[in-house]
Amino acid sequence: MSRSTKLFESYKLGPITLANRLVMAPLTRNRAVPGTFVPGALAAEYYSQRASAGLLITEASQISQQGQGYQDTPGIYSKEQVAGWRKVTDKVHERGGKIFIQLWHVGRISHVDLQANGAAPVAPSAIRAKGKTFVNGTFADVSEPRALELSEIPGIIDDFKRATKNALEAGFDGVEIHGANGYLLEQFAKDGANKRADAYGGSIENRAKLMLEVSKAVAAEAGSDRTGIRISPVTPANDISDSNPQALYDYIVDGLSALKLVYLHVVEGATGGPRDIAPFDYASIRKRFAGAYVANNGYDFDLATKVLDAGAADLIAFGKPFISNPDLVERLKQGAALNDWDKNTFYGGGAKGYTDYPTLAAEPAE
Ligand code: 8OZ
Repeated sequence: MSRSTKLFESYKLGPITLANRLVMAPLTRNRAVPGTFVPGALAAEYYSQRASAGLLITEASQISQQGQGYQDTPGIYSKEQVAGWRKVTDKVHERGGKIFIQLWHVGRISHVDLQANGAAPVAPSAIRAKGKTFVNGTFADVSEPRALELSEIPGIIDDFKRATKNALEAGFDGVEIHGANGYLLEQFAKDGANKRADAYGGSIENRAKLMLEVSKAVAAEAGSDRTGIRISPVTPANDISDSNPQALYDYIVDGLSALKLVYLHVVEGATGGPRDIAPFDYASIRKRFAGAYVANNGYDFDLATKVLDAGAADLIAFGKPFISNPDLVERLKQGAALNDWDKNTFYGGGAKGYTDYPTLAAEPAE
């Protein structure tokens, strides 16, 4: 049996053609080489096993040491990291897949032990988030951040630019800016974390400025048709909040659309949690954005089909189902059962729970 829905139709995303509308969402796995933060030996196998997705988005990858917030997440700022990622993109391309890398600066969601010389993590304002990070093999409170000086902001934008250049050198088809889940760009955008009195704080225009400047700089390097962005208008992830997310994101998305970014990837609701945590008009931002709308958070086959048929999204990003089902596309096509995921092997470790989930082909016939 093969189910026929829009989900399995191809899609033209800027200059590249995706084989179907399923996107593998960015998923943090903490398996990079300790110390160098080069994608681990199994990463190429892991991503290429999932190459039948229309588009793969890598796990969030820090653009600088300062941008790292968790143990053993991969970077995209050193030559060795670029070489490690090249092995990933080559293997994905060999298997006919397309892959973007997610560019990440965690801002205040970090720990002094991950920063150069034990420095404080940086943030729009010196406000510590209530939350934990994973470091030194255990969960620890995030550290007290310091507010970035106005004069340091161009350096952050430069780090995003350099990471974009590196991503292209590593063979990625494009880049996704991590503008979601309570990390640096969302910390600037939302007034719960941004109390600045300069050109990057106060009004919606000022708070949105860094996200839009980074988007412009990244798009200038990669091409706007190879640049996407992920946002999460109402997520409470990592202790983030805003007094008026609708007005904020209507403004931000107008700006992103003017920059002609190729897609807008939206975490609808609470990241990894309830979709209806707070009222938000997603149709409003879909309408404002000229490029593709990638919907994410808690989708299954039925909801994905419904939303694509209604024209409310162009692509659907699946997260955890892709961890445990390398052949998720084929399984959904056939209406086959899905493997359950094991939460204990999400973050850190080796092949177990990473590259050893079975495909249908590997299962004994019934
Ligand atoms: C889970 C654990 C650590 C980081 C995100 C990059 O939420 C993450 C992340 C997820 O975007």
